[in-house]
Amino acid sequence: MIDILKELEGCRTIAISGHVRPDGDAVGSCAAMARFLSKAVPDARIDVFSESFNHSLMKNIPGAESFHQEKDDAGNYITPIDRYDAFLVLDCDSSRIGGAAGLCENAGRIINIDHHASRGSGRAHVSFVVPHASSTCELVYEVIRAAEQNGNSYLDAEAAQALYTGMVTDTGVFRYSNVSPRTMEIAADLIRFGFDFPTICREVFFEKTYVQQQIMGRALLESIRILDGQCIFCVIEKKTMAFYGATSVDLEGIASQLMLTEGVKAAVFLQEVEPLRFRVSLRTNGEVNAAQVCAFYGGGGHDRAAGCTISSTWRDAVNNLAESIEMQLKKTEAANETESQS
Ligand SMILES: [Mn+2]
Repeated sequence: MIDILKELEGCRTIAISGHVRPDGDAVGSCAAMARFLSKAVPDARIDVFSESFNHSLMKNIPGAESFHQEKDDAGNYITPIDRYDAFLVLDCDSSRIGGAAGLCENAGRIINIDHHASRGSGRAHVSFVVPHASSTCELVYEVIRAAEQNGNSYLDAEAAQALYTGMVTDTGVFRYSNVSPRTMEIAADLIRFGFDFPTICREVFFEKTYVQQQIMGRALLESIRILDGQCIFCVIEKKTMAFYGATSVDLEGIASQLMLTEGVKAAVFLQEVEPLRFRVSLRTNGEVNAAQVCAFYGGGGHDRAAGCTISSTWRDAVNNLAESIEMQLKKTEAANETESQS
């Protein structure tokens, strides 16, 4: 735990930034931190720098509308002052803050709060990094509550809503294995502030555009099971994208939805990006190492979610991927048998 107010003692200018391509946790933690500091350090100037993010986050995270988003031609944020006494890096390390990197490097001190296990080469004078925490918002909550030990109350409905939105994002609405009893205790404390949490869950996590729904339906309708139903795949061609007016962003979530098919251990989603070139999303149940399968094609990712790009016909791509998947399934099966024999 860090004593944030002690770390910021004497600081009159404070900058805050999350990672590039910001998600709900990055935006929520920055907004809540800015709101808290504006109460706890009322004399200080506080600026948040962020890349643009989607409309549902802007709508549901109070304070997000006042983030500085404008950049100069060199890709650096246009900033009201050149040098900050302190720079807070949230939900990543300082190597992933894009156009705020220069400002951060220039700052009097760098404070880092994050929950990522794999981190880059970022720099910080003070760090509060807890890899098993569900979200950075969970950690910002702890920091704020710890700062209230001086008898003041800083957390309010706006900050609570921002933190809740970030937690919803990173836990898949409290479904993922990163949820701990503490996560639920914090969520319980936050909803006491009385914001409209069902709407947040709906708009931030579940809601899709009509185009997204249509292309999802099309993908599910045309999906095919192979390897005795252990693997499912689906291809969306460019002409289909054009028919629905869909872009790559609209395909998010299709691979995960395919993976929810009963009996399926690996789901392969292929998007045609140009003729004879496919972007592959692979989801698995852990029996197949997704990152390993994709690494062969120059891609990568996590154990259960990875991606790569393959240049061939989609039939060849599926055949080759299915072969690697089948090999891994057999290996896992053999390992399980040895284990049950011993
Ligand atoms: Mn996060």
